[in-house]
Amino acid sequence: MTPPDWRSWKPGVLATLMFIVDEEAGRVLLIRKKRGLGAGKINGPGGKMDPGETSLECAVRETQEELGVTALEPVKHGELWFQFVDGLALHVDVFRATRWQGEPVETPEAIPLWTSLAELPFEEMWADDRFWLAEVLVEKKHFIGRFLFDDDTMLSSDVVWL
Ligand code: 8OG
Repeated sequence: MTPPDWRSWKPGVLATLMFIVDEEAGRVLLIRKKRGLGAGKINGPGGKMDPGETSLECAVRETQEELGVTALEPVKHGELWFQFVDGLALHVDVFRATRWQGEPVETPEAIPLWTSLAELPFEEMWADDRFWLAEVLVEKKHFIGRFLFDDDTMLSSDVVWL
């Protein structure tokens, strides 16, 4: 299957991701996701937006719900546009924060994993993350990534650095 015409692409579902980076220790707060889309994988906390909330509010809320941590002064670093072959069209705003309140705890949704920035576990993450995650976390770059997926299999990728 060929990628969609991204110029006329419209998302059906809006979601967010939050990456809390401990710059002093050179580590990032990831999760082992226990349920939802991508269960079993390692990812940042995040999830679908509720009606009436902004993506920033969603990213902060999801991080609180999944880990009991409040991200402070998050900065948006990018957008992920996912077209799935089954029809799902998912738009994800990606945030990065370097300050937070609280100690991460395991919840019904996630197990917290402080992870070295030098050893991101790409083999246990979504396939597209290799294309943008280290650049966002370490180099603080901004981007738009557009990806076509068939379930877990990435069929095409296109990343633009801003
Ligand atoms: O509400 P739920 O947790 O099911 O929302 C899905 C979460 O998974 C949301 O935070 C966005 C995130 N996610 C995808 N696809 C990908 C992907 O390819 N890479 C990363 N890093 N996160 C993804 O849905």
